[in-house]
Amino acid sequence: MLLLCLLAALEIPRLAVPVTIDGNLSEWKERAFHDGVWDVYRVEKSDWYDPRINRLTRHSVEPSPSDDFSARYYTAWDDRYLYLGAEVVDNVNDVEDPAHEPKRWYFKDAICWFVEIPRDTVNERFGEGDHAFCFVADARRPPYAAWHRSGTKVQSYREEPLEAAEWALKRGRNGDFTLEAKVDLQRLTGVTPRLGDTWGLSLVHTDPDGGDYGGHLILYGKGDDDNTWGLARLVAERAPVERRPD
Ligand SMILES: [Ca+2]
Ligand SMILES: [Ca+2]
Ligand SMILES: [Ca+2]
Ligand SMILES: [Ca+2]
Repeated sequence: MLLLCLLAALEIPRLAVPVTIDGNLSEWKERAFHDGVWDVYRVEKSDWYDPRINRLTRHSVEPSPSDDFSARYYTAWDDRYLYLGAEVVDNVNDVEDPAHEPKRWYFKDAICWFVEIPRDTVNERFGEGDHAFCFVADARRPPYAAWHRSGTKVQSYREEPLEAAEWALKRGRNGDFTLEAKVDLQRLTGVTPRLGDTWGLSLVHTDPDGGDYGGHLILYGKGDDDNTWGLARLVAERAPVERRPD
């Protein structure tokens, strides 16, 4: 199973088009890594599915699970930045946490990219090279709504606001939203992304909808252990998918 995961690298394209961070992904999303719509049914069929950590919560009368939650995620890079985007269908926007602390993005509607730079074979939980880039779906944009969890050789789970990022959130109907962000990797980590680099990648999307912690879907990984994260490879620019003429 591990071998299969390693062979099927997630190919993250380089971006060569100018990006404006305004909550509209149209200028770059067709050129980013993107693998379709994710919902609980699709995650249920994935290699990394675990019902204990991949679940949505039903609160009294609710629409179908696909209206409760579905999303597309976009990831790309250039020599300096990591570009992150999402288009989300969600029945309830929940960014209130009764026991709020700045680091508790996972008790709110949030999307978090877990990245290991570079990929290694050591089991680490936010140790050296591990980064979480997290964005809370809060249109008020409090300082904790962009969050960075990381580690060093001697310290894990360092928690701090993500200042080296520009991001925008556009709210839609109910809890729907579009997220667009770019993280200044060079400034934050000293790393200059290069063609062919291999990283670890997992995505965590939390959707408590008024409940306690627990409603979330995890893609390409099984939690904080970075050895469970998918293998990502930085590849060259990709052209948008062509539609055939009539
Ligand atoms: Ca844009
Ligand atoms: Ca929901
Ligand atoms: Ca590792
Ligand atoms: Ca929600």
